[in-house]
Amino acid sequence: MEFMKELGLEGVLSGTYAGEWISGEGRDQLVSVSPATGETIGTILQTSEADYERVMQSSTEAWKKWRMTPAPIRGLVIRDLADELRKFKEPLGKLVSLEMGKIYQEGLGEVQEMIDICDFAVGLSRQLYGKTMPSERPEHRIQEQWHPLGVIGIITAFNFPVAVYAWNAALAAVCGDAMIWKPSSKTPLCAVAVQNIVNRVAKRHDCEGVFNLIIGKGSTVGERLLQDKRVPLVSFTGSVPMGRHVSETVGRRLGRTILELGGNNAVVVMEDADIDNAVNSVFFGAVGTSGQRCTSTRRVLVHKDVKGEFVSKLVEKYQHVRIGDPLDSSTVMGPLVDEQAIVAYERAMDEVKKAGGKILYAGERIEGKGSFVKPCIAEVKNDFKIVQEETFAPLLYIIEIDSIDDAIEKHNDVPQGLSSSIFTRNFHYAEKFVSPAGSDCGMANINLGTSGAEIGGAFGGEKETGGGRESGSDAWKLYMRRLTSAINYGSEFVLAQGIKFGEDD
Ligand code: UN1
Repeated sequence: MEFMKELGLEGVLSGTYAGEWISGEGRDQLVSVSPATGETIGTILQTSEADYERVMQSSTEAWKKWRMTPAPIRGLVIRDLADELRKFKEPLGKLVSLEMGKIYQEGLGEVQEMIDICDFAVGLSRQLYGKTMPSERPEHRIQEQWHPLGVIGIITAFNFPVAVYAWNAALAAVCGDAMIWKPSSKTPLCAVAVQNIVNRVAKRHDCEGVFNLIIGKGSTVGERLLQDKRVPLVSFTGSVPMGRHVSETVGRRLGRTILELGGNNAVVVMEDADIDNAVNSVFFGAVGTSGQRCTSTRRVLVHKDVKGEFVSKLVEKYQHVRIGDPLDSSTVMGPLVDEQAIVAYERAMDEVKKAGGKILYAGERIEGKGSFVKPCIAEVKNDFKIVQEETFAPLLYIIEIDSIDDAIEKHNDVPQGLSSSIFTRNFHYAEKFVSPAGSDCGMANINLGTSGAEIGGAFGGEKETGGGRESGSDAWKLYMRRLTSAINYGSEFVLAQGIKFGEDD
């Protein structure tokens, strides 16, 4: 495939970058498989324990120089990276589609999300503002500066194999951090391709050691990263159980984490909603990316007066969903990522039936090459055990509600709290949903779906979603340390709080 060559993906690839690619005998191989065909598309040499140490040391060296590089100059590197990504948008979008299985349009969207966050970070590089405060003491002042943190860890999931890295990397770079990226072992080629693009830019700016890569098992190199006291911050995207482990391990050494864990995102459809808009948004939210976004729509809380119309329009759409090769432009839904994902999907559908759920559109495995399934819609009760869990598959739950209060109560009655939305034209419903007594998620939208956020807002959620924020707004502060300085520009010894100490009055 020509685009693989363009991305520098030929032969057995190194999965370790420490200012240079590290390779050689004696490393375990990792095979990358296309979920659409089951065929091998590449082989990667995994990072060894000794490699990890080398990565850590070279990153630390690079960081010492990087932290003293003026932030606007660091921004120029990210400006170039945005341009480079624009050049590689199509091949990289194709690779995302090939290796992860999302459709090409969504692969392109992911690269665009990388470009957008880079553009955002360039502006940010001149806006890392600290505050000044009036001092209570004469001829004193107080100021705040934001300083780089150090070498940070970025652990990303398979479902957004390139964009989530960029959210972290672009901000971390302008904030003056060096970084070690550990991508999902399900999407190593995407990581190597991105690293190749980053390297072209970093070479031109003589900062190769800032952006580093390790590929290997969570239980080996991943664990090293979590336990490493030299890593002040670990940004982790993945499941709730893994996130709990990350939080405990990093927390035990009093390191910082940014956690972006599972969601159980719901759309509320009120009796006055624009039903067609709601149906289109739920269709994208539930079937897009084959239901494998953290922000995927998992539940629809629909008012009893419009349930019939909503469900029949949605089922109609499901009947025409085009499932197949994610690189074919007519496809709407690609495969699930692997066999394990299908098994989890089948298990969840069984649980729904056992609990007394009503299947409105039957999902099932599609026999043949690749990990394809048909999506599923089921009418359930919000308190079914399976409904309380996140199943990373195109399984959509319909739950009836009879008022805005009923909707909000059921909406919040799950352990997770990432994204949410309401469809209504009623000002009171909409405002109630985004009020302190409304959605308890990190994101609550009005008249648009739960997935597909722009980079400008802070991305993340509450409760078991982990509380982290990434991407836009002031999420950058998490990648820096705050230095508060009180400065005496006079010559008097004056204590705060009016304290007199060893002085005669
Ligand atoms: C994720 O699923 O981990 O809002 C990220 C969205 C995308 C990012 C999702 N911009 O759906």
